[in-house]
Amino acid sequence: MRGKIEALLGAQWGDEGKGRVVDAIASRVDVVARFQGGANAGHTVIAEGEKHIFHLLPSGILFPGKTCIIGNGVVVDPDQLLEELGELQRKHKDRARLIISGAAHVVMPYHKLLDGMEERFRGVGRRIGTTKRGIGPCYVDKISRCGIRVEDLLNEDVLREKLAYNLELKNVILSKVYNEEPLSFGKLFEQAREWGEKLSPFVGDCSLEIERALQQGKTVLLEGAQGTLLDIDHGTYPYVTSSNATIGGGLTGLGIGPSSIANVIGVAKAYCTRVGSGPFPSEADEETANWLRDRGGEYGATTGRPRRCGWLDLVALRYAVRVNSMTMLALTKLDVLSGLEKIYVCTSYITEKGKTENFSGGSAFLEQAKPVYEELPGWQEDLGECRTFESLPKEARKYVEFIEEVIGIPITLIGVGAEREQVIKRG
Ligand code: 2SA
Ligand code: GDP
Ligand code: MG
Repeated sequence: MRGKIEALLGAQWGDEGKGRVVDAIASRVDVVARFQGGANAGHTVIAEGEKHIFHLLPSGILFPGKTCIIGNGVVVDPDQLLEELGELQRKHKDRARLIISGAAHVVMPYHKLLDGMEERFRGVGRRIGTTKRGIGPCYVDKISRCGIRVEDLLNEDVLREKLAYNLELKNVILSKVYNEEPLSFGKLFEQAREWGEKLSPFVGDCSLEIERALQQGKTVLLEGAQGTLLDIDHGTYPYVTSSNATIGGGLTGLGIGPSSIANVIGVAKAYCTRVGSGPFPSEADEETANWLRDRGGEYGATTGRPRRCGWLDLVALRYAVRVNSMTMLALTKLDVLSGLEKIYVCTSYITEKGKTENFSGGSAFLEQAKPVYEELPGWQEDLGECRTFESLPKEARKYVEFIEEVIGIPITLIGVGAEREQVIKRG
């Protein structure tokens, strides 16, 4: 029988705990594939007491015998990727087989430079708050058709030609717009050639690899990075990342069709966070936000930036369910809410045009949306040892059931701590 594809996607503004949920279900899948984003992502897995933060490696990498894929839709920072592979080797970790698409674009040093300079140029009030990992400028080159792909690193002649053209362009921008020193070809060419040598054993045809796995009855898990509300089309534009973090990105970012998709698993936190600028209707007051940040350890897994914190936004979550056709939800960090008298949940917005339960992407809509909250009773008990739904305090069960009712899909996994075994699996 033909195998199936499951997709796992962020349902909020990223950092929902996708890495840990992939880790929790990776043992029952055969292939884990990243399809968009790059080293801006920080996916945390805590396994056997050890913390791993993956930026480019799929979070299934800790499972020997599985295959991990970095698809064509990802933008690859070779230094970062080699560093992550080296780190696993240093820790003597057995790992999954890794395949990187030759069609994935390479984040070059000038992309990172430009990312920082563009942010400075935007100025106060316009800054996106990027991770400065060169993501936006790299996708710009991909779309404008001058980008350098992983396969180009393996062909000296092509690399020479493409790099020379890119440097010609970039050096004009660097010197004329930003008043910076031009970059020299020689050093960059050598560096890129070396990346090619090191990455060449991993380069393969990811689309074909997935098709073969499906033909053999295997299960393929797509691992989204960032989240629905950071999607370039469906997120809070322009305060978004430069890729499609929603379901469509999973198809174009790997070269697969939709017919084998059996499940779309959304991942949401029991509250909300956002890192970087942009509207956030349910953002909490400073005192509550600080409390959530401290309890939840809400600091960027890539940059260490403090994350903005707020209450769960069910208007936004229902939107994420809709635009991705999510079939089930993993709810993480329920344990973080222990100790609150009352928990607030945003169920609608008051806008200039009246009350609405419908989210619409652009930031202009959200900036004038005022949240309407439902107040639910909190609980005091620590949830870290709970392993069944029944063992949760009744207020926590009610909280989960309330969310399910509003979003219309079941919550099949609940996170009650960051460790691998601190999950409740349902259904
Ligand atoms: P970019 O760098 O161009 O993708 O930034 C554009 C916006 O996307 C946001 N973004 C993220 N939001 C949450 N988590 C991300 N990964 C890291 C993490 C973030 C970190 O796991 O914590 O360490 O700061 C991520 N990556 C991109 C970004 O904040 C901008 O709002
Ligand atoms: P990702 O980008 O979606 O993979 O999420 P991050 O790794 O950036 O951020 C999630 C953070 O929450 C990490 O520090 C995880 O270790 C932690 N985490 C994930 N699930 C849970 C949970 O259920 N409870 C607690 N307390 N922490 C969790
Ligand atoms: Mg993250």
